[in-house]
Amino acid sequence: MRTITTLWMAAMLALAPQVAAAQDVAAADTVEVADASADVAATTEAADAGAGYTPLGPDMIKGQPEPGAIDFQPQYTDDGEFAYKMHTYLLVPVITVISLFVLGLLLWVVVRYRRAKNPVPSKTTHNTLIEVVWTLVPVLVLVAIAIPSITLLARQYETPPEDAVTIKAIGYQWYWGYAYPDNGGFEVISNMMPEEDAIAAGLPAQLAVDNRMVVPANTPLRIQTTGADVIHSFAVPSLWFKIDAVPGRLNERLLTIKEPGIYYGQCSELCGARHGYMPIAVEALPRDQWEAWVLSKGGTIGEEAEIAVEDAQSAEDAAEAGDAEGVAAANAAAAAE
Ligand SMILES: [Cu+2]
Repeated sequence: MRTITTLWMAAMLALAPQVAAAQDVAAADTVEVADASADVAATTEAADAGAGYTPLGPDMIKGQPEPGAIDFQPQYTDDGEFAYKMHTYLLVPVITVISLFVLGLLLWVVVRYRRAKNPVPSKTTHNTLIEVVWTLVPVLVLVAIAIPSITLLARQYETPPEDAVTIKAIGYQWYWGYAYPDNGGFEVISNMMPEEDAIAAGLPAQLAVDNRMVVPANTPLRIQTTGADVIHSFAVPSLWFKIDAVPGRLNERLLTIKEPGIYYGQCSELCGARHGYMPIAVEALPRDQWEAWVLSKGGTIGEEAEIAVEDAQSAEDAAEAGDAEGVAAANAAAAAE
């Protein structure tokens, strides 16, 4: 298993520029090039297994920073869209109105009540109506913000459904590993692509990686994060997703990507010398193409995984039944005394 993965990665490294540059390269070509670049028999096997999967090309990049942009990146999850609307239609208008109102008040006071114009200051101290207003209005504004804000917070903590696909993002100094425990437990190691290679392939330099985190689109994903050495943080802005990867701890969050595409992110916790060089590239594919990719990695789909779960469950049931018997026997013994 490990050997196949290694050979596959070697073949991918050798092929990366060609595959990335011409995404609809025929499967036959791929096999041919693989034969030429490595004379190990297993390489052909690996290339054959990968025939169902072609990495998405630069035209499918949906989440990445744009030069000179000041807004959020376009959002490709429900939570992201919710948050973006809250930002655009609630927070920005409220901030703007309050800032302009306070600025206006200040200017009015500065001009109208300056010493030259107003030599004898008024000694008025209380005004019930104004005091009630300036207490109530901010409270109402805060409540109006708190309702969608707490809603968003709660949505971000939603538990993934039982049939969610589990993917474990592991932060290493300084690269990412993506493990697929529901699909045979293989792990993909993802390093930043050298700048020349990325540019040659039409991909963003310092964001493109050799092996992407490939996931099914329109499917609930149970993303788990952990750190192998120090604290990292798995963050992809266009998916409204950021969660720390802490050594000795498993963090978990639900992610559902609405459409196929490539979404870029970066490690967002200062983790050492090459912290800035461990980008994240998420590639969301239609479910069948994702399954082809899993098989190309030597992983498993559906049934086998389900059987494993069933086995574990029946073992649990048996254990519980055993316990029940034990308790019954103890009770009987107690009654006899
Ligand atoms: Cu890091």
